[in-house]
Amino acid sequence: MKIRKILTEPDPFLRQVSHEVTKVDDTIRELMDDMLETMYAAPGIGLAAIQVGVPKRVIVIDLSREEKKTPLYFVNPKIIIKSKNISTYEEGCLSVPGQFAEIDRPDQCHITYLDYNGQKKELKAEGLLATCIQHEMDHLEGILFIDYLSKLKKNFIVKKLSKQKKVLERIVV
Ligand code: GNR
Ligand code: NI
Repeated sequence: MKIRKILTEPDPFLRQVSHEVTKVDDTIRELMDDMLETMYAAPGIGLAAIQVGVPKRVIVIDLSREEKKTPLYFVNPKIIIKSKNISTYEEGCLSVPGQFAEIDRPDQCHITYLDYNGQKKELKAEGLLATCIQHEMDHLEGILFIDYLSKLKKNFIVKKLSKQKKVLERIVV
């Protein structure tokens, strides 16, 4: 397992629509292992493959805060039902470092997906898990949480991140 580099906004790669996985093979499992390690190291509670530069419909999530890790793996996730009820969470994103905003989303979602072994599964999620799944599934469509903010707020954040990147580039070079 190795830690991969997380892409950050603004990066056109993050705006790609990810492709369906045709088979959950060892290459996909290796990707999921690396994504999990990358997510734990960050640290974060979820990660989509596109965030490490791989445009495949693969997500890992772990909401457990204690010692005992409970990783969840989702390949080709599809939302079948979203609740009408909305809940608001303060969201952050490893691809939008240091920025947080309250985002409204359906508070429950029912999804189907393939697990680590390629088995078809169903899950009814609520609360933070439902929010996290929807945040990660947005990544698969090239959507970031800042896209839900006003143009003014979004532009402000993107400009700030561009400047930070330029400073970092100068230090690296
Ligand atoms: O670590 C993360 N925390 C988080 C908090 C609220 C809603 C969504 C998230 S996901 C984020 C990690 C990430 O960027 N996943 O794509
Ligand atoms: Ni994110």
